[in-house]
Amino acid sequence: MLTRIDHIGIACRDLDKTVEFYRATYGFEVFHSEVNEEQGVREAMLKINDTGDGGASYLQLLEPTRPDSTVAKWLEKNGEGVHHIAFGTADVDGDADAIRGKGVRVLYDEPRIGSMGSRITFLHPKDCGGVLTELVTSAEPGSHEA
Ligand code: CMX
Ligand code: CO
Repeated sequence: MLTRIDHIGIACRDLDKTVEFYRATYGFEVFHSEVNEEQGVREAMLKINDTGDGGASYLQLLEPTRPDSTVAKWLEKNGEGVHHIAFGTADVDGDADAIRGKGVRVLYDEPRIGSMGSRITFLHPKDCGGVLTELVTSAEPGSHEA
C-alpha cells in the first residue's frame, strides 16, 4: 500500500547552487547527500516533514554525474524542473507487482538501490499520464549512514 509522498525529484544543473536556493528561500536544510553511480546522479535530500506511516517526505535535488544519464538527457530536453514523484510503501515488491498487473510498465524486474539505502523502482511516464513515478521502500532505521 502506498502511504506517503516520499519525495519529489527535481533536476538541476548545479546541485550546490540549488541547495543554496532552497536554504535561502525556504530554510530547508540538507538531510542527506550521496552519489548514486547506477542512477547517474549526485543528490541532496531535504526533509520537509515526517509522515503518519513512520516515514518522511523529502525534496530530492538531482544533478547528473555523466552526460548519458537519464537526468542529463532530461535536462537537455526540458531544462531544470520537476523530474519525478515518488510514493512510499512498506512493500515495493508487492506494490510493483500489483501495479504491473494493471498493465502499467514497471521499469525494473527487481527494485534497485536508491537514496539512503532504500529500494526503488519506476513506472513508465507514458503509462502514468506523463508523470515519471517512483515507488520507494525505506531502509530499516540504522541500516545505512545518513
Ligand atoms: N517525466 C515525464 N516524461 C518523461 C520523463 C520524465 N521524467 N522522462 C522521459 N519522459 C518522456 C519523454 O518526454 C518522451 O516522451 P515523447 O516520446 O512524447 O517525447 C518519452 O518519455 C521517452 O523519453 P526519452 O527522452 O526517450 O527517454 P528514455 O525513454 O530514454 O527514458 C525513462 C525515459 C523514464 C525510461 C528513464 O528516464 C528512466 O529509466 N527513468 C528512471 C530512472 C531515473 O529517472 N533515475 C534518476 C532518478 C534517481 C532517483 O530518483 O533516485
Ligand atoms: Co527519486
